[in-house]
Amino acid sequence: MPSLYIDGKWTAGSGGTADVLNPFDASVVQTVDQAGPDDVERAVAAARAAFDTGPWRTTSASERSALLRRISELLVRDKEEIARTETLDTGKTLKESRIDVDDVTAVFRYYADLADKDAGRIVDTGMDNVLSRVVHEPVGVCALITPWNYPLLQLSWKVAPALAAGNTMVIKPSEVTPLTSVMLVRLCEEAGVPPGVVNIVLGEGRSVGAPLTEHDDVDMVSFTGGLATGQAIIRASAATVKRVAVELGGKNPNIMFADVDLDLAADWAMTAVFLHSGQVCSAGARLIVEESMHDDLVAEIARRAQLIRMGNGLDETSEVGPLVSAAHRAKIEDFVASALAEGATLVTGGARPEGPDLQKGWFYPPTLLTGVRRDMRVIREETFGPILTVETFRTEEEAVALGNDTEYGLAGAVWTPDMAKAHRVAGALRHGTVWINDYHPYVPAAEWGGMKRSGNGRELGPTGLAEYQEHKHIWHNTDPAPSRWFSGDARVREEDGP
Ligand code: TXE
Repeated sequence: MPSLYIDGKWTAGSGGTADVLNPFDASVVQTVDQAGPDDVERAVAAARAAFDTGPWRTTSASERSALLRRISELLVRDKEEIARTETLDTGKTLKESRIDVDDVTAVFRYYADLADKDAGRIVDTGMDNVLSRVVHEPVGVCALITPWNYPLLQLSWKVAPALAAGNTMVIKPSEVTPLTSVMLVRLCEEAGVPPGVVNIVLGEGRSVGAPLTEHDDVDMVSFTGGLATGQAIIRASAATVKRVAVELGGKNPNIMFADVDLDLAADWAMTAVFLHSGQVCSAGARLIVEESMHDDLVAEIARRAQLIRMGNGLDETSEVGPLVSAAHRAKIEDFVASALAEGATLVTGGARPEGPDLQKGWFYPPTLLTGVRRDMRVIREETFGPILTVETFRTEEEAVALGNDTEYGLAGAVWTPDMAKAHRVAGALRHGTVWINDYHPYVPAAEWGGMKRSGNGRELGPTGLAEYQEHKHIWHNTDPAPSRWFSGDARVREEDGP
């Protein structure tokens, strides 16, 4: 079965093929087609035509809502197959993949609910003879470019609101993990999305993603990925003044006050960062702990981190899988090496694991570093791996200052039973999401996105729909009269006589 979907047809494309590898053992999961430059052109042309002249734009919001609901039902039907594929593709555990599919289903349901209730608004001008309306229209052709850590989930945050708003789109998933994105497009087709509305092209960022970001006929780019790529995309889109929404990861503080129970603190310090081996944009990679609690907490985390069961994501007893690729593991190893060279102390982890099952794949153990300084690369840059660094503070002000001492601003957490303190700190943190006494949860109805270099725009919630809309103002004067702005008008009338 060909892997590209352009103008309602599955096609092999002209870019050859690529192997998709299983991070657990480097075996080939599937060989997929790659798009050539002509395929990218055809996909954009199909999306353009479907937007400009196709029937899609004239569908009612309730029709689009019904379509999104059908997609959510198909996701429920195929949950197990999709989850298994996500695990084979990313290495994450089946438990996580199943949660991902449930979350994706919830996102489609949420936008199905929102689509037909989003009716623009009437503006009160204070004038009886004016009807002023703000109407919501789709932006047009959207390029949706996604990363490898939550391939299906990240895509759903874009596809569901883009469809709800009436846009057409070209999807470009990560070349490392394209499989579930292709599956989602199949479900869109089965649900009855008209030809040309949803297209998917596979391939490398440079050859397939970049042309989309420069294309005259693409109106918007929504991108989730690394900072450098996001910066390149913003630059590339400048010539055509596209709308660009980017989510570029984070360097997220997890702030623990000493009044937190030690068991709770250790448990959540680990869940915050080691879930999915830290390959999470909101991972709590910087543990910022009150000084008096530091030693006990570090000892407890070190004890527990060594017990985390690494293994095949398909094995239900595995707690974490491998990293996504050999290149990504090399990057993580480099981060640890540079931290040690700069004077950090390795408490646990820091070397590839032993054990026959963990040799073929790209495993790296939960790693704990103390004695870190704010100028170290491991503190300043997003590592996106199973590395937890520990910094200390003495006062609430110091905790906030540390938490905000980053170029990023995606997410963070504060832990304390003192509610007044918790809300003061949450209010002072410059991050797009702040959890109090929790880490990771999100709901489709609440916005997600970053401040500072973590990005612009928001996904999810009503704002996540607004990203894919033009808000057009229609002013209707129901009783027009001459304006008499120019005095000449009156003179002409006098000269013309009655
Ligand atoms: O991402 P890239 P990479 C961070 C994380 C990670 C780093 C690099 O720190 O270590 O980014 O990961 C496509 N024009 N995040 O290199 O390159 C690419 O094909 C258009 C955080 O894998 O940003 C893929 O589909 N598209 C993040 C997508 O961009 C281009 C999640 C992301 O790849 C392109 C993932 C170009 N010039 C990594 N170059 C998060 N925010 O959650 C690449 N792509």
